[in-house]
Amino acid sequence: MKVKDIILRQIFDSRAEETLEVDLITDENVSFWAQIPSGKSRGSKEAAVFDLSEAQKSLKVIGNALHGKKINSVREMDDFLVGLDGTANKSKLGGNLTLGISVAFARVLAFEKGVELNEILKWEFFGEAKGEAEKERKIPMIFSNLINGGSHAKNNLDIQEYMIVVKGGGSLRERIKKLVHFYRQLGGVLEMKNKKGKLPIGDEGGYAVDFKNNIEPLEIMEKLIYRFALEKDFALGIDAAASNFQRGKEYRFEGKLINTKKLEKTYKDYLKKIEILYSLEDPFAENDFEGFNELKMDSRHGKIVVGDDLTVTNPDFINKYAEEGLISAVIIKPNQIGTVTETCEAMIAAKKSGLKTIVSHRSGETDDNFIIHLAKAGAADGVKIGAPIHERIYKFNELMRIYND
Ligand code: 2PG
Ligand code: MG
Repeated sequence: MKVKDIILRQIFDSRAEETLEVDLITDENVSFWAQIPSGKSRGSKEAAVFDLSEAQKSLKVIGNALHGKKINSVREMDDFLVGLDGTANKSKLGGNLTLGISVAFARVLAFEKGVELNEILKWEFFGEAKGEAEKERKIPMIFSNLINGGSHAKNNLDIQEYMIVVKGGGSLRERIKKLVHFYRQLGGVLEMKNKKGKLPIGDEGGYAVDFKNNIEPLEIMEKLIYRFALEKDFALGIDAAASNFQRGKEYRFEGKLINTKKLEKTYKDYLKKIEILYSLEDPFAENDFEGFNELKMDSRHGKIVVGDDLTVTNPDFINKYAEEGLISAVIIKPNQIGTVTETCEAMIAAKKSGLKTIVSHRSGETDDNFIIHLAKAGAADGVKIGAPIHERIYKFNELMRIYND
């Protein structure tokens, strides 16, 4: 198939910040769009993000090179984009533009073949090996961020995200219902505690009030989990996004400068005090290998250390840090790397290295549900999609729809 035209539009994300929408039209007048989310706590090695005017310039380069070319698979399209870009982080073409083209093209292909987006991804990248159908039915854990801090909120929390990890509890619909109920009850508890009227909400729909310290949100959520006898189905997770509170070689935590050792001890205390604390994402800054090394933990101990800014959905980094044993799970965000093919390769690399895969949204989200299809296609272990409210709810709904559960 040939691409006739690509139209770029500047739209707004859930923070009302500018982002891109890409419309791809084929020579048979089939057209599909993709919208690109944006992150605030970004890894330094993430794909470059272009604004509309930069992206328009780069689109001209792409348009000229693409002219008259026949492209029949997502991989062909992505190989073309990666080849034309030729940089380590899509700094020539813009990773948000290349991802938009890549996702829109995958949608066109799915339409042409008469299948859902997740099926096209599965066929092309994840194979149809025996047993795959079984795996596909695996319901992913839901990482839902109910208390926001760090760069996603205006409160006093250094840690960016406090998540409920929904691990069980019946069908997806039943699990989400329990999560919604829990979210509301937590709101009630925090409202009583806050006493300042309406609860502020952070970028990912979580509550964003002030707390005594960084462990208090975990203590409150833990108590509530036990109160509702949800401890079999719910666990807790944090995303420290520690690069954001790193200052030189130290960390600014609860008003003090502390070193890596002290931060590590803080997490170990959390794990000791909060038995159901299951996952620690980016507990140290992306360049603090010593920290990750000290905290080494793997799934055998029932806990996971998750790489995000550290790994930026890059298969090479994932392989390296998995081999060094620094992480036991990894966040997969398509816009960190900039094409569908490379995103799928990152997932495959993670699986081969025995890491759990968690397909994730960004803090600045759009209506685009691509990540849910990616999660299903690649039989992800988890999806990280924010609190069940506002714009985030579309991801929950798509999850129920395509997993048909
Ligand atoms: C993260 C993400 C999503 P952002 O750090 O994991 O929760 O935040 O999109 O701002 O990078
Ligand atoms: Mg993160």
